[in-house]
Amino acid sequence: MAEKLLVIDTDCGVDDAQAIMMALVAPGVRLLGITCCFGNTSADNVCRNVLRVLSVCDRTEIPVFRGAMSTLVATPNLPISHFGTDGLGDVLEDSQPDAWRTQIQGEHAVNALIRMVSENEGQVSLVALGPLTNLALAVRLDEELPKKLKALYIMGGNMEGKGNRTICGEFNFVMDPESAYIVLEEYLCPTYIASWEFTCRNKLSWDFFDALVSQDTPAARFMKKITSKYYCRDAVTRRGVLFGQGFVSYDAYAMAAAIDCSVVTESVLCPVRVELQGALCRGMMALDQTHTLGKQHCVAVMTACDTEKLATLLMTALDQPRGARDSQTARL
Ligand SMILES: [Ca+2]
Repeated sequence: MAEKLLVIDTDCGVDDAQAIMMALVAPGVRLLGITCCFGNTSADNVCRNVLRVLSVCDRTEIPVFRGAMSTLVATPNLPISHFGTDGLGDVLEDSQPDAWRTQIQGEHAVNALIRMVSENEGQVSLVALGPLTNLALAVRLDEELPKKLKALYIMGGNMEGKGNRTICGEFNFVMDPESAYIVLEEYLCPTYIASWEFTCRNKLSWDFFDALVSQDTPAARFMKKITSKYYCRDAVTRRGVLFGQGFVSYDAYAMAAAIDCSVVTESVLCPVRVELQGALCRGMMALDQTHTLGKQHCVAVMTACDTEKLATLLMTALDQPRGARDSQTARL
C-alpha cells in the first residue's frame, strides 16, 4: 500500500487534538507537518496546543508552523470560548509558558504549506480543521497549489442551513467567510466536506466518550483532563436542541475520511458556495444541487458515516504514545 502523505491545518482546540492524534497512529500515513491558524484561540495558543499534543504523543519531530493570526477581511466579533480561552480547556499549566516559541519552525505556515505540497506534488492530502485563512492566503501566493494537492478534506460549513456559531453559520466558516469563499471557489481539487450537521447527525454516545478517555494511556489521561471543564453533557446547546445529546468530535470526521475513505458511507456531490452577505446567513455554505450557479467544480458533502469505524479510529488514537502501555506492563 502506498504511503499517504498528510498536512494538517488546525486551530487546535480539543477536537483538533483528537483528530491530530488520529493521524499520528494511522497505519500507512506520514504527517509532513502541521500549520496553525487562529480560531478556537489565538494563533500563538494554537501553536502551543499543537506542540502539547505532539509532546504527549512523543512525536515532537513533526514540524509545526505558525500561520494566520486573524481573518482576511473582517474582524471576527464573536466570543471564542468553546474550549476555554486557551483552546484546551483552561486546565494545563506550563512551567515555561514561552518555551513553545523555540520549538516552532521559523518558516511561516503559508510558505510551509506551499513548500510541503510542491515537494510532493499530487501526493498530499490537506486536512483543514479551522478557519480557512491559511489556505486562502496560500492560493493567493501560489495559484497552482490546488492542482498539486491529491485531495482536500474540510471540517466546516453546513448542509442544512443550520449553524453552531450563528443561526445559519458553522464556526470555521463564520470566523472567516471570505477565506472559506476563496477556498471553495478556487481549490478545484477533489474536495470532501464534513459539515457541522453531518458531524452532529453521526454523533457517538457519552458512554463511548467515557470509555475513550478512561484508557490507561498518557494521551487518554491528557484528553480526560482537557475535557474535564467544558465537555458538559447536560448543557442546553443548539446542537442538543437540533440533534439530541451525544459526543461529537467535529474535526475527527474530516480526519477519519482522509485516513480511511470507507468511513464515509454516503455523500452528495454538487457545487457549493459560501454566502458573504446578509444579517443571518453570512458564512453559510449553500449546496447548489440544481446547478443554478453554473459552477463546474463539485465537492463531496458527506451525509452518512460508519460510526463504528469512526469510534475505533478515535479509540486507537488515544492509545499513545505507542508502546507506552507495553512498557508499563513490562515494568509491573
Ligand atoms: Ca478545529
